[in-house]
Amino acid sequence: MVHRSRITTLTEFIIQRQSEYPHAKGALTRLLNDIATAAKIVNREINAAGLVDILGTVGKENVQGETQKKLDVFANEMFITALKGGGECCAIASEENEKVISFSNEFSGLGKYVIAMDPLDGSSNIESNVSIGTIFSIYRRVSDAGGGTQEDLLQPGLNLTAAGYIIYGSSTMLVYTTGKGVNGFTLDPSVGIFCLSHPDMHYPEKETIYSINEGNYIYFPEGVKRYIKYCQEIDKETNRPYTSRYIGSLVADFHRNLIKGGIFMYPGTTVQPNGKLRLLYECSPIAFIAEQAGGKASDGYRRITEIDPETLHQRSPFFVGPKNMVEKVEAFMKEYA
Ligand code: AHM
Ligand code: MG
Repeated sequence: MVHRSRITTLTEFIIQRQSEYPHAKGALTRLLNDIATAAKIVNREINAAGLVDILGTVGKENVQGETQKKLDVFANEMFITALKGGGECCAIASEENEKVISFSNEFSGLGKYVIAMDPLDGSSNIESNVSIGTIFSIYRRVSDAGGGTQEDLLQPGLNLTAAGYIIYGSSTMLVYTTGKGVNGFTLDPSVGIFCLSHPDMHYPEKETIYSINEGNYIYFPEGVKRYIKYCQEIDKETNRPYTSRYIGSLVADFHRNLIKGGIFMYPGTTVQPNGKLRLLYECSPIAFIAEQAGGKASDGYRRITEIDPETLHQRSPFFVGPKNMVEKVEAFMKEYA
């Protein structure tokens, strides 16, 4: 419950941070606010979706007889609408769209930023009421004015201006970084405001968790198989055996591991050599956040944020978590390459 005298709202926080940049004109502030607004609408819809499913009588149509859109399509439309209307973003790459969505109207065409996003990550979990998320990356455009281009979006994570995620969980949180630490805000649903609840987030000292879809074990590289066994061995000094936790929803798995101290892994396999997760709007932004929280992210050999994307939807093996844990799995990958 919000008690006005004791809280910092997301908007207040962003404005305070903006004042640290004397030349800033507020564009990033407005962009983050647009994202927060869309997130609140998506959050409302996600909460209602469960209800509709449970009642089960409306089927694919809502009570007004309109066709009910799948939530990931709905989320995509919400974020695109908010960002287009906001005027600060000149192009979007989304998991839901094959090509770049370029805005060249009189407002957005002048926007300095482009956004890569996964509007509803882990959406296959909705029907079982498991946490899902939105992931976003904000880059400064490299093209001149006019509609943003694919070139604006194909930038390595190191060029990120900001990145963040929204987790629709037991509470809804927005976590973001502009490259100066990671801060988390919890939505107070009674007033619809994100409030600073997790300032300056860092991985804890103690390592406790490994997260991986072990059902794919047979297809994993030898280095990953060995690392999993390492996680399961007894060693007091390194707090092993670790606990195994896997939701199957990247944002939720990453968020829990950030708070509790754990590594998330989605390696390449013999059937999917580049793994499943997408570099531009899943791996890069999460990697940027992890590094800001004192952690590390790798494809097993290379730092994720240094990889130059070649295509919008390219996949990458992904290992993210506390530095020591990621370095350990990298060592196993190298040894058993
Ligand atoms: P999606 O973008 O189609 O939702 O897929 C991404 C999700 C991630 O949230 C999660 O980490 C991963 O897929 C889980 O995959 P798997 O079911 O193969 O373990
Ligand atoms: Mg996804």
